[in-house]
Amino acid sequence: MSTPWHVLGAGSLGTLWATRLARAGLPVRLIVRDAERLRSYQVAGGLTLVEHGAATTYAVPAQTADDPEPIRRLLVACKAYDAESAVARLAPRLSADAELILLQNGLGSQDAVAAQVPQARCISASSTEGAFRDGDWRVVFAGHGFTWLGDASHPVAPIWLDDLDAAKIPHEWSTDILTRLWRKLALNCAINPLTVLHDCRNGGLEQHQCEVATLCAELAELLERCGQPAAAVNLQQEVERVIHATAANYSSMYQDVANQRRTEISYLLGHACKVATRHQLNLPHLNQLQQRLVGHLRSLGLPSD
Ligand code: NAD
Ligand code: KPL
Repeated sequence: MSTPWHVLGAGSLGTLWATRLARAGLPVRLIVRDAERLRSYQVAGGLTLVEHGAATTYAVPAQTADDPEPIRRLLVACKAYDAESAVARLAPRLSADAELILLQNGLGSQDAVAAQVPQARCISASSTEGAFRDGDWRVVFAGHGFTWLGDASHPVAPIWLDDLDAAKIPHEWSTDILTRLWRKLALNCAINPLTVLHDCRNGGLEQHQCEVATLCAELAELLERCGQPAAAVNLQQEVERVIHATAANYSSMYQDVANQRRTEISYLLGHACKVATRHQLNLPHLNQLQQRLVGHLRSLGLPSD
């Protein structure tokens, strides 16, 4: 019997991974928040994936953090701000050779998780796949994409990448995952906050080219200072390309704010500003953007961290 995949978080990405792994006949266990959520899940009878308009339900077995089953392979699929505490609760269940796959966007949460479980191997992921929930325990596969996985402290690929092949999860092992995470963070910092503050789709930023260019210059400075020069190469051109290619879309931060959900600001713009301060780098426009965004979130009654 192959090693079970424990999936922490039955949200968009967690469901997208759990259902595809289950569809390939691989053993999957879903970890839900508490006994009440477990009851609700049992009534629903499984996780539903909606793909190309067709819905299929997979009866993935579920459990809470209190279940006694040992965990060898844990897919952490909650938001960045929940990851550290969620993993800390599961730490006593991790086997000596446990591996964690961290799907969180941005930076900061990966180190916080690794500090909770020093014995485990932590693998970071950067994904361009897109999914959203259209009901409890139901997820729509909205954007086919790609996932890069890597371990900054150990370049050898894990054996379970075969499971991802079997599950048809497009992926690649990356020996420069930190550079990928920083590049994505920079893109998100240049685009997402401005879409919230200007109340527009990504394409609306074509009207704010100067502001975008100024932010890109500061972000490139930061990337170079913190040892990620490859992530800074042609950043502005890449940001402009993404704005154009995703012109009709609302950014993930815009959607969070529009749905009155907490954003991942601390792991995106907040992380960039914190690292700049640590390097004694003065980035006035990035700092001002953060202040404007924090003020805006507060004015809406949303958490600003
Ligand atoms: P989500 O909010 O849809 O799902 C997170 C789930 O985790 C929720 O169901 C929540 O209840 C659950 N959770 C939180 N704490 C828990 C705990 N202690 N125990 C059990 N469950 C817990 O989030 P998402 O959209 O799937 O995003 C997850 C991460 O992936 C984020 O960092 C996001 O930025 C990143 N990401 C998402 C997408 C996407 O298309 N949704 C794409 C790329 C990256
Ligand atoms: O990843 C994104 C997001 O919305 O979070 C893009 C489309 C790149 C915009 O930053």
